[in-house]
Amino acid sequence: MSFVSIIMGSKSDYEVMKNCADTFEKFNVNYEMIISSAHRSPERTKEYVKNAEEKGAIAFIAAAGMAAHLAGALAATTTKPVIGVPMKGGAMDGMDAMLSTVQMPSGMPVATVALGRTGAINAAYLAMQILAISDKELSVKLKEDRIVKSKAVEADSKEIEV
Ligand code: RP5
Repeated sequence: MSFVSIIMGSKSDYEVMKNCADTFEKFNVNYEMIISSAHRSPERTKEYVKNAEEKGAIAFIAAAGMAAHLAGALAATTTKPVIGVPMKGGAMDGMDAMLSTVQMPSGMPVATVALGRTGAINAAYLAMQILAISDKELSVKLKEDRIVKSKAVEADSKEIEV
């Protein structure tokens, strides 16, 4: 069974990353979610990625704050797409995590999304867009979602138009 794996560096990331899981729920997409750290539990992280790949993980989403090496550590151990979600907090309120997540050396990509909640949601959308390349039903659902969003803009505009 194919699925997307969500890994976060700490329980303190859960509240934000729940938005990622909720997005998958909304589209009925299979996912797994665990806590594992690049720094505090490197062996567990490496082992998990290996097992997840064997079980059918299509892509990995990694969320971490501060030094935020989790997405990079995943990218080092898999050739599946890795999406990095920088978490707010730390001395620079997420800027540190964003730079740490985005600045990978050539040949080792991490698709870095926005900080915090928006990034958590967009990580799920990006993973689903990858899945939708070979999943027509999901592709249709994503297109319908765009139509809903577009209509919501029109409705919002009508409320304030003068
Ligand atoms: C990172 O450090 C985690 O991903 C988290 O965002 C940040 C702080 O972790 P805690 O000290 O709250 O566990 O590894």
